[in-house]
Amino acid sequence: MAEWTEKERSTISAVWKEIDIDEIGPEALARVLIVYPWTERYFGSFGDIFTATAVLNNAKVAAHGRVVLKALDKAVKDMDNIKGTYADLSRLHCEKLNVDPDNFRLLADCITIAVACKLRSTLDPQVQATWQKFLSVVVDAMGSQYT
Ligand code: HNI
Repeated sequence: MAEWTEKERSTISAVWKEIDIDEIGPEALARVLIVYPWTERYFGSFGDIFTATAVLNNAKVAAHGRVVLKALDKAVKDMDNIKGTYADLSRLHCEKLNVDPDNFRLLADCITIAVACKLRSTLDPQVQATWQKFLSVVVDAMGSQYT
């Protein structure tokens, strides 16, 4: 289980406070679909996501991006129990959705990029390191029920 210093906890809260879920969620998921086009295969019910323009204009992508980012809120609020928080979601992604867990890291990176574009100099290297440590713990938790 990850250990967090008080400084790391306050850094994560501060970054999270700056994040608009409705903006970063859609942007991050759209980036995943555009930069790593093989991820389209998981979203067969989302209609046209076959070009960058289609992805960026797809309401289902935007809505789902918000859902994913909202799920991150739980981790921010309970940083000592991230694995427990995501146990059911991990099982769902493994058993029902059959999502290759490598994709969790790709999404985490796209979230960081979307956050960096928004926060600019606030996300200095130290803050970025702490933020990525946090997302890494989320990624591990999302992969924890894969057998
Ligand atoms: Ni993910 C559904 C959270 C990564 C593909 N996903 C969800 C739901 C949440 C969620 C919450 C809704 C569950 C429900 O309805 O009960 N997903 C997360 C989180 C991460 C993540 C927290 C990583 C940090 N999901 C990914 C990745 C992919 C992915 C990387 C594929 C590339 N997720 C899906 C798919 C669904 C889904 C597909 C079902 C969508 C639908 O509406 O049919």
